[in-house]
Amino acid sequence: MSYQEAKAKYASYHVDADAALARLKTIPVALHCWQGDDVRGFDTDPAKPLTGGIQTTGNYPGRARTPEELMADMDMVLKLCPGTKKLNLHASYAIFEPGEWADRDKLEPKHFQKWVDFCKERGLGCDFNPTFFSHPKCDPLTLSSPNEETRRFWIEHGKACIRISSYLAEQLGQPCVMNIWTGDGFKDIPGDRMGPRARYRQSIDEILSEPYDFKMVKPCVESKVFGIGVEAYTAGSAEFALSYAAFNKDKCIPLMDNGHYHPTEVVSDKIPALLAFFPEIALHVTRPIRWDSDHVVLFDDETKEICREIIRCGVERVNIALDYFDASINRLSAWATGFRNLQKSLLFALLQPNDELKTLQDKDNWTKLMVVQEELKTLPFGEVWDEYCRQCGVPVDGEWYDTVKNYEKKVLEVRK
Ligand code: RNT
Ligand code: ZN
Repeated sequence: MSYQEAKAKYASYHVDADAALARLKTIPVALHCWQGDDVRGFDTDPAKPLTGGIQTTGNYPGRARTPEELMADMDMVLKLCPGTKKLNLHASYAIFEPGEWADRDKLEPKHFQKWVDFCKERGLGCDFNPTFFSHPKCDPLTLSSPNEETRRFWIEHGKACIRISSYLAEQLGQPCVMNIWTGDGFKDIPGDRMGPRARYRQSIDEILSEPYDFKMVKPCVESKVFGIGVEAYTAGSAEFALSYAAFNKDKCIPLMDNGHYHPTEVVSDKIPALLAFFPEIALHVTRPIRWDSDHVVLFDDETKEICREIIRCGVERVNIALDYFDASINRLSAWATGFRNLQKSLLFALLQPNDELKTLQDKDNWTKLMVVQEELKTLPFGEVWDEYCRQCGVPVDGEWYDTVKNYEKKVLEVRK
């Protein structure tokens, strides 16, 4: 079947496939740098384990060990990913001159200049994240620590990151979403649940007292249920993060990571719930298996449903980023598979007759709503997807795995 035939099939359901392709090309999606090196970064000893309740598993060969390697790998991935891309950086990916080093409270925009150049050359925007984990100053708490010196250090880190985010936004002429997430919490039953949260709140207040233009720098607060070694209590719980964002609507936005909720909860349903109140929200799209396992994003039901809600509620109100890290398979393939699946899910959502579905619901016609929704699942989606890839100048399905495999042989396997 050709694209023209597929287009006609969609048209019979009153869906304009050309319009869907044109729209999809304009939707920015942030590609996270941390899939390439198992979240290690460049500012601390790479032999030290990850902390903050997160963990990568697997030891597939070829992890990027230097900024040059990570950039080369990302370049390869960018060529495999259609659509409008942004880079998503963590502060731990600061790039220092030989002999230079700055601790996280002293990071400056200049430490990200190479990334700015990378983005400029490729026409990318950039999002940013302070790194409140994998560092000797995690005691293990950061922004919620009772130790005032620790807490101050991390507040200064947060403020430095606001300045860096402003620089990224200004240099690249696009807003920078700056996400605050800490793994602060306890392995076992706390004797004081309020103290850490009161300090966390105070710390975010102090970070956000650093001046910034809220149109260009968009600080977010990301919640979580639990992490590895942080099973009993998380300072930045769902209620904490959401309340913080709600009470500080003029300064920050809530961020939902779909790995950070109880297994029967779905972020797809939470999107319109939050957008009933917040002008904007941010997302980390990941794939939890039983828990916050950070598996590669698939073209699965919940990812599709998340994208359907993004499209129906207004994609310009949702800042979309990916967040997963799999060290057990080829990392470039992991990156590209997840990114392409998010694009596929967005396309799938754009190819729905959303106004009609809404009318069927409002008219209480649940019979036809079910029939139409089921039929939409087997329309010739693959043809439209291939056409999108062609228009974006990236390989269609079936034509990129070998490229990654060759790169693995030529580049990754040599990294010993
Ligand atoms: C951890 C959070 C957080 C991190 C990244 C690396 O559970 O999801 O967003 O994954 O900041
Ligand atoms: Zn996340």
